Amino acid sequence: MVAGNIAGTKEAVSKALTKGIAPLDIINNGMVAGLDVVGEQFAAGEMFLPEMMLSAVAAREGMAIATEGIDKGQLKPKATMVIGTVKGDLHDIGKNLVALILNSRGFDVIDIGVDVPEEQFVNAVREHKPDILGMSCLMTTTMVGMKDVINALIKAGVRDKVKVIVGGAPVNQEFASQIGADYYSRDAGSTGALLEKVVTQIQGTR
Ligand code: B1M
Repeated sequence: MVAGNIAGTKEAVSKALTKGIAPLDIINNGMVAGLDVVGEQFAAGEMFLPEMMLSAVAAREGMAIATEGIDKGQLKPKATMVIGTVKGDLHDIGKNLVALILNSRGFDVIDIGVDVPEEQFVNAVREHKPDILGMSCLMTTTMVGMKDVINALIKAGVRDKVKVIVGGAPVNQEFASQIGADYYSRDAGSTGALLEKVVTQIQGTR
């Protein structure tokens, strides 16, 4: 899976199931652990975008096979996340990659698309009641849209209902803190690892 071998990943998952390894063990100790390696290699510049996308597709396909046999009770998503690219911004490759990686880690990801105005983010929070709201942007000219969304969440009285994570090439930790986001993540691999920890914290406070 780390090598982006889709057929090999599917075969390995099928073999593991045949050997009686529990689906959730395959997912959590095999695929999610593998995605951590992918994230580390990508962050270190040892793996490039097309390879990371292939690994993510391999993970998703492998997980589809692993989850076929899971009892529905165990299929409850780890957490729900709404994700979108802010208004005025049509870039979606990075957002899609983040969504794919989180989905393959067992998150229920609701993608509300690109060029999303603040009221649509607020409506999505009201409708889907996600644990996490993710915003992506690729341009210095559209970054301000992230602050507008946070202001709109405050105005609508729902800011404390979600954890807000922001990302995208022009965004950094300093900007995230300035606009009142809870988290910033630099790339898709580390977003997965970060949100696993966030979910554990959220569940610990419930
Ligand atoms: Co445009 N574009 N683009 N573009 N584009 C950039 C962003 C730009 C930096 C190019 C440049 O000038 N060097 C520049 C922005 C400059 C600025 O900041 N002001 C730019 C511009 C100017 C424009 C247009 C205005 C060009 C024009 O029309 N004159 C126009 C704007 C359209 C609009 O949005 N309104 C435009 C259009 C386009 C295309 C449509 C042609 C295409 C987008 C296709 C698509 O997305 N469907 C495009 C592309 C491809 C790029 C570049 C070349 C590549 C972006 C990309 O996909 N990177 C880009 C230059 C560059 O970045 N090298 C550029 C790969 C992607 C995987 O990375 O999105 O950073 P990224 O995502 C990463 C992380 O950032 C992070 O994880 C991802 C994976 O690791 N991440 C998150 C992202 N979101 C996250 C959310 C999280 C967490 C992590 O939590 C929620």
